[in-house]
Amino acid sequence: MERTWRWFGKNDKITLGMLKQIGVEGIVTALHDVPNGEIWAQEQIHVLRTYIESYGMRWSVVESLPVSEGIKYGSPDCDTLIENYKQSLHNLAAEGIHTVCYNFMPVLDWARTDLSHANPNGSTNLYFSHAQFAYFDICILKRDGAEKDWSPAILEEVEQLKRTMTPEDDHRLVENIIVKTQGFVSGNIKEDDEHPVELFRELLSLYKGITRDQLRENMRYFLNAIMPTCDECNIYMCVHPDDPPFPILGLPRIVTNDEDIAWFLHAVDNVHNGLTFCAGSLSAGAHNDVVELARKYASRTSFVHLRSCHIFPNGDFTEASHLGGRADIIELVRIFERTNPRLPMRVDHGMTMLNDAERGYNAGYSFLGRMFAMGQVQGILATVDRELGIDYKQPGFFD
Ligand code: DNO
Repeated sequence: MERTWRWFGKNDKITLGMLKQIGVEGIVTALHDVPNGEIWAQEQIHVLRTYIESYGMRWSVVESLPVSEGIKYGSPDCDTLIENYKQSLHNLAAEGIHTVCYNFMPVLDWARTDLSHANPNGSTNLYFSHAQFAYFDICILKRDGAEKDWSPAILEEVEQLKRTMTPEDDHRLVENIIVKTQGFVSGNIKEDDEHPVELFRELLSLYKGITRDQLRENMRYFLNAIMPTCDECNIYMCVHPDDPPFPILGLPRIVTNDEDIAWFLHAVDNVHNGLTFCAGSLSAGAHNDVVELARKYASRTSFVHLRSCHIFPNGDFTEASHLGGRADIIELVRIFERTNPRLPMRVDHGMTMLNDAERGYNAGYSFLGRMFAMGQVQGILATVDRELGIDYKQPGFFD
């Protein structure tokens, strides 16, 4: 697979020069300063592409060209938003960029309750606690009917949390769930929004009455509308699975498991309609056999995220080592290398380790932790390539 890295543009504290040193070949990025729904101008794409190329790398994948909420819930200006999207795809293709990652998650992109959960080795990782999330849902968001969505055991834990959570804890939970994980991925809530919870409630209300079937139909509508452009421009669209892969906050989730993936691939059966195989998101669902899914869908995968989760007996999950957890990255590499040794792949989140915490990186996107994971994955790649007889140069000085 092509070794890529998610880079957040020229303001990223991690520079392209640093990435060059650690064997990165391709960059995964976006025009982060263009508001959702607006057209990505070819000139802006060109400037960023040539900057990346000046470091001897290429702009491999767009992550993400965000699908506006209006397209997801079907607002009156949905068709205008889709036209804008198509124009952005044209402009990307004109600059030679042909792989586009997006998601179809309503309101919240990815969700975690703790962004610095202590690991036994002194580093930290991202963590999802059902009880903390339920506490946010019931006591902070105060969503109508929220209690009905949680089991008696979780409700009991929420009662305990009500006794122990301080206003500072509440604030941190809001930051973790709807602010710090969202803004930098071109999400709806930004770091400087003054009333994030109110804003979030308004966004949730847009989905009142939108069922899982309706959301599926809206996804089908979007994909059917853009496929002619993708065919003409040879753009590979690859949807990111829902993270975590189960319903939250009463919102429908439609890319969570085998059946969902089969549904959207068949609903719009076109090679340009594919999957971002995010092993981390998929492995956070106990219902998913990640290796089985990879075997089944490798041929419709255009982009791979390598990450692995550990699920605790109560269903909480944390992000495991790239050599451990449920995802079995070694076997995944075998599957994807056999399918297409040039498939773009990035290590997804990494531990926050050594001096990462002082550097203020985006949640999950540490430098040393991700570099450590990238080193592990490069070792797996080198081994698997030798196993499979793939003649593929590994990075180094004298290769
Ligand atoms: C989180 C990321 C997601 C992903 C989007 C794709 O770390 O994997 O934010 O980029 O869901 O649209």
